[in-house]
Amino acid sequence: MKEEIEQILAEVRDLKCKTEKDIEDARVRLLGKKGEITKLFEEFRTVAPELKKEFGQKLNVLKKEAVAKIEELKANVESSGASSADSFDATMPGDMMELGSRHPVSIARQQIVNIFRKFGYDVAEGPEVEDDYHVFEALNFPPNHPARDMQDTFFVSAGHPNPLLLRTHTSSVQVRAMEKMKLPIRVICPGRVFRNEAISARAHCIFHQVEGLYIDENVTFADLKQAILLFAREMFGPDTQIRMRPSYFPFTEPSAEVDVSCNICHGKGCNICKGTGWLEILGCGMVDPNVLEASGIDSKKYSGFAFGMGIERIAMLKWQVNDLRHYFENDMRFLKEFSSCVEV
Ligand code: 2NL
Repeated sequence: MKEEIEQILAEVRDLKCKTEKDIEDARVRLLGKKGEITKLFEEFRTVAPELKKEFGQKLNVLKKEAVAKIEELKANVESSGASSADSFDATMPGDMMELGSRHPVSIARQQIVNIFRKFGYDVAEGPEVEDDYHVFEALNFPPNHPARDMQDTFFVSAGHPNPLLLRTHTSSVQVRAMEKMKLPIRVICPGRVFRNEAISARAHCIFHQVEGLYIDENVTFADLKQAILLFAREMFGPDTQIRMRPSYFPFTEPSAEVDVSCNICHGKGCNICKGTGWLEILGCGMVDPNVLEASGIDSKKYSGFAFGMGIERIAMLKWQVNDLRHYFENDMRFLKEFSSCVEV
């Protein structure tokens, strides 16, 4: 055993390695689980008691030197840059920095907001965590309306007499606008909304909305129709037609859903409009007098219209995106397709 220790010690002292791989091979050969030094430590257990002291000391010296040598070799390779020097080619072109671009939902939101700003609307934002009053009660939702249900709404503090919740629409921002703005009001409210829904190609639990509200004396359904028509033509092209279908929302009466003529097939029928020639873009209506009164507006003197649209949906129709989930995956190949859509 003595000779073996001395032989390995000599080998350690003479060890030369050029690359990190050589060093690692040497370390495994000497100090690895089945390494030469490790084996000697195992053999040491069977050494006669009177020799233990001498061999023990020699073994410890050997191990210490081996560990120190490996460290020294590693430090030398690192400082000389030998490991990378072999593979480094200074003439290779550098790595390109990937430049980000605007997200399509953000581009669509900006386009929608800009159109209404041109019409004279103010832009308002508000809290995403809201109370029941501003999301439901002030908007004429009956106490047992299904939209208040746990299935649709994320509650932050359920069971509380005035629970906090994540807003399910940005109408809450318009309620706050009605509370504090002077009449007449023309306001547009973009923002993130939350609904407790299973994620699919058509639905997501987080999405984006733009809602608009216009309140003044003598505002009529004809004003609503004209505002929506002008918006649709700015957004989808000057030849766009609209049609309105009767609908129901708790906060408007009468209410309507608006379709635009399909900008893919121009009414001929294709798979985007499912052969109908029309695409649904938003819901709207005349603000229910109860909603005006709840925010302290005299419904005998004032009337108004309101509308709401999903930004993801508008962006899907405008750019023919067939699956909502693309918007949340941040795949660079998808995002880059929109780099030329940004308006200055
Ligand atoms: C839709 C429909 C709509 C409104 C939103 C609104 C807000 C106030 C008063 C009255 Cl403060 N109405 N907002 C009105 C009609 C429809 O949204 O389908 N959104 C995605």
